[in-house]
Amino acid sequence: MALTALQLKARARELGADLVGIASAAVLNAHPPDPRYPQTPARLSPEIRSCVAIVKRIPVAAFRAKSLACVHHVDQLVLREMDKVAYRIARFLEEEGFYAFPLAAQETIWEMKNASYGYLSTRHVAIEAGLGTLGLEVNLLTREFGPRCYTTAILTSAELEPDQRIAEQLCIGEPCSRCLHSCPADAVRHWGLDKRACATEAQEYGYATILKTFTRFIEAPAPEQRLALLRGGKWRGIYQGLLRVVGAFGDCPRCLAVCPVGDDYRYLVGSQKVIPEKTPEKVAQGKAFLQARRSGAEIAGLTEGRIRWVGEDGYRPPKARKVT
Ligand code: B12
Ligand code: SF4
Ligand code: SF4
Repeated sequence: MALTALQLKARARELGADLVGIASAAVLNAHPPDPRYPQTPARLSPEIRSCVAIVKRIPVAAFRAKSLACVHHVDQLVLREMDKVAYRIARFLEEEGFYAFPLAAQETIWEMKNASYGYLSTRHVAIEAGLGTLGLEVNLLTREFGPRCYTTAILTSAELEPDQRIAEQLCIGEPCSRCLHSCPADAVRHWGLDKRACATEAQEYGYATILKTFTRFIEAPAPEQRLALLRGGKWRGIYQGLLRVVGAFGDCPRCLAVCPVGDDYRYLVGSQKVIPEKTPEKVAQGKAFLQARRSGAEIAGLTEGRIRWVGEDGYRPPKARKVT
């Protein structure tokens, strides 16, 4: 008997997926998030018929920890576990007689926007698979865990019945703007992100920092200057990043911690009520976004069909959900 979507999803949950959905490869091929750099299954293999999207949640208590290193460590554990779950699901699909492989979800491609794009945008795959919608800060928001989750995909030759996209906007949007208020890099745009700015916080000891630190060291004219540079804390950060990934990416928890969407937010309400990074300028920015949306002005983040991933039907407040 042929493998059904229901059977596959039940097995994926047994193997450790917190959420699982199915997107059709044909739909993903027809709707690349940025058509100038098409991140499509067809680029990876013409044999792919379905993408199985899985989500692993980040244990919410991590966001209550006073030490950032604890959040970073938990993030890395979740990512490693998610890859293992994806591998097991691919093995299961193979046993059922299909080709299947898990996506290299953290790797980026040099030819695509100077290596800022992955092989597939896993957020967009998860959205096409009905698992959530984009937030104002372009994170994937799920009903269960808000943005506090990671996501990857298993690509397979199996023709599985795809899930429906969520048409409702899960993000509260401009009237909330808590992600914008909390962002230390002031990187949140109107359904968009200043990625370079975000990376200064999200990848404090990432590739750009490594390049900068080594360049300054090599270019220092005198040996004593080089010795002085070696004493800086940056090298310790780089070492820890290379050793454990901690600090090299997944480094800034703020837009994840403050987002009120997600059943798990009830464990964060008290601790995240006050946003210390909130400034009058950020509040004014949020109000300007709201004004632009209400007036029907063109919003870059929603043009060219991008509303598809935000939710065409707009936001409807669930009775139980409160913005603190
Ligand atoms: C490169 C990368 C980054 C880069 C760039 C982020 C980005 N938005 O692309 C940096 C370092 C900044 C980054 C930061 C973070 N990342 Co990151 N990142 C990735 C990675 C590896 C590739 C992203 C990608 O391919 N983007 C492609 C583009 C098309 O996606 P996009 O930018 O979201 O596209 C929107 C806009 O660009 C816009 N757009 C496109 N073209 C145009 C043109 C115009 C004119 C305009 C106006 C707009 C526009 O439309 C799109 C929305 O429809 C993915 C893993 C993966 N393979 O997907 C993880 C991933 C997105 N990251 C993740 C996470 C968790 C983070 C951080 C929270 C980490 C942290 N705490 O430090 C932050 C969140 C920042 C944020 N608010 O988005 C998770 C997201 C989970 C979630 N719940 O959403 C992912 C999916 C990793 C994973 N496997 O789970 N990340
Ligand atoms: S990860 Fe941090 S720096 Fe990047 S958008 Fe979110 S809050 Fe801003
Ligand atoms: S914090 Fe508010 S505006 Fe930002 S993504 Fe979450 S619900 Fe949307």
